[in-house]
Amino acid sequence: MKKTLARKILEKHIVSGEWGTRNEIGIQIDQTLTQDATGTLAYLEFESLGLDRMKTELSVSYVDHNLLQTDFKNADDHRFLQTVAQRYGIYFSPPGNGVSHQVHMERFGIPGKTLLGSDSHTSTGGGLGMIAIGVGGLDVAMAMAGEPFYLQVPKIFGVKLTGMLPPWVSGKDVILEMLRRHTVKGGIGKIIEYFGPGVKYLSATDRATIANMGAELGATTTVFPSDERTREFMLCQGRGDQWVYLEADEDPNYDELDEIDLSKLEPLIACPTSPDNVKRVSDVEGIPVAQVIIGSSVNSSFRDLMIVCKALEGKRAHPDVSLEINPGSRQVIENIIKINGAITLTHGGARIHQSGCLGCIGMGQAPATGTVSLRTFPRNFPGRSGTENDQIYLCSPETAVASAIFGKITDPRRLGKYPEVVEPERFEFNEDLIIRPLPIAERKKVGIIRGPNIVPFPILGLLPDEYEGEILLKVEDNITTDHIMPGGNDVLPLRSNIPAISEHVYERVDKTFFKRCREKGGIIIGGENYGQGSSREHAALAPRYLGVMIKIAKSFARIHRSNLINFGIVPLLFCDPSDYQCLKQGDRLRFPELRKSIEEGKDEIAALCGMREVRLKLKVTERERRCILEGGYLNLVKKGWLRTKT
Ligand code: MIC
Repeated sequence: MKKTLARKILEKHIVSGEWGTRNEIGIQIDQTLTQDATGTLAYLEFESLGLDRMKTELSVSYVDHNLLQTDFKNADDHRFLQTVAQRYGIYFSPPGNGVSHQVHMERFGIPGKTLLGSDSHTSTGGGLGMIAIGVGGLDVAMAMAGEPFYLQVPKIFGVKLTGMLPPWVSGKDVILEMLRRHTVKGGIGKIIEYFGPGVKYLSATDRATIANMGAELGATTTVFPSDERTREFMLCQGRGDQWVYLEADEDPNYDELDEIDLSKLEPLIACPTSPDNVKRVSDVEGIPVAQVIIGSSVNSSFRDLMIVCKALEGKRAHPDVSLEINPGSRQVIENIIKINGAITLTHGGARIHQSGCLGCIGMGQAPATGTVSLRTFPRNFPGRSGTENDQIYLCSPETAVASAIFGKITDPRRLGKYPEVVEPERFEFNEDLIIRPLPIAERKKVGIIRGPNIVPFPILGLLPDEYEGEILLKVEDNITTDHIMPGGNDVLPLRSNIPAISEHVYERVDKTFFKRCREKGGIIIGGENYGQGSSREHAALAPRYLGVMIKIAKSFARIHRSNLINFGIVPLLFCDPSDYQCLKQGDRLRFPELRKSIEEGKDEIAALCGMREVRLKLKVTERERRCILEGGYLNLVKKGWLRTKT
């Protein structure tokens, strides 16, 4: 049987179940990562398991999101995270070191390993041939406790790459082409596996860009082979000894196939307000631009920033443009400084920020009212930048710098000869800036420091026997977790305080939601791909804290669905799609036998809207069913469900 690469890696890690369509498998997780905005909850959850150390080969806690310190909250969270890491034997990457995805790739990623991260863009690791999956913090906490990660065997979507990218076209254009073809729903339930003769022309960081934004396709993850280019990257990182060769068998059986001739691609751009609203740059040229940001979670590597440097040589950003650089890591900026690149950037008018995510999650860098901002980020969901009615475009560093120079959206091919970026043979870096785990004997002495904003995890009750509630909100297709639980400078510092953050649930959609929900709890109705985007479990836990017990949608995005189950919210699907039209906000739904139906393993649940019966589907595994009944995964574990004991 000829196997895909994804299957080979996953099969090596299976600890329960077996490969087969729709089967649930449990896989052993080798590495975990957290970032600060999701990490505080993840570690509170881990602490509540009562273990004294993590069980993975390696776990890393990064601080890269909540970097602005406008009051004590973010700084307190950083100290909490640092002390938790020291207490439990976790590597700690402090603020300023860089974005988890870039730093993990530089220092820790190993082809063929499994990585689970509390950030949807953890999939970046697929650029190094890892199976790297973004999940909610509780799933990461469980993996740190040595529990398998459970997933339904995904379809493997093979994408054959042929040809070579033309000048001024790079990894970002490849993933934008995928989004143009397949939309934000095209990857749901699938792992995207790239293969074919074109792969060798993509550098490891270009592959990382493509893998990162596989999250925007809704994919479980993305994987590339581990080949000579991977080896080159790991050698530059002084980690050549950790490289292994990995590829799929010849002609494996892909569940779905597509092909991209790289030589035919041209510069692409995702227009407001969705990553799949992709057009050719040449078709939208001329739109005036006020802000250009290069870097953050994706396209923040040495090559990405050096292309900007080279294009800026002897030029400057247009006076009407704020050109901003968010380096992916301290290593990236250090190496750019070393070859005098930083002087070209600053001389050309760039504002160099600290390494981190920043504006990508609305932590600063909000654009001016009514202006266009071009970013190399992965997402442009409405309002995510922090400015109402924002007009955010996503593009490659090439298109970004060309547009910054001309002050309007510009096809980078107008810049003339495509500069060559030569990567150093060995990147400069200071290994000591990532704080290593303490020796076991010293860990117990570490006191965990908790600021006043770090509040205990809420207690969630069991699923009731019957339930009656009002439909508090009905939303359309592709609702993102940014709609449900906004990011931004004012809300993000509340990530370790569920009561406080819950006041912001759905505030961008309906300002009355919090008050109505707190008074009476209720039900939310969604369309297709409900909860797409981030891994933030706050988008499940905060509504649950306010009393949301049931969400009904046409379909759910993968991570959000798991987060709902992890916190005991019942994710129901319409049996008859026309019921979505019939039900409206304010209707009351009664579930007379809610608990009993779930206990009995039924996959159809009946609800009554007045006299009318609405039939709903519950598609869950046995483990998920038990999570829902117990009021969430933590409650289940407290009942002794943990597979691995201390
Ligand atoms: C994102 O890009 O949406 C984020 C911010 O990195 C999130 C994590 C979060 O909300 O903290 C993600 O991708 O999971």
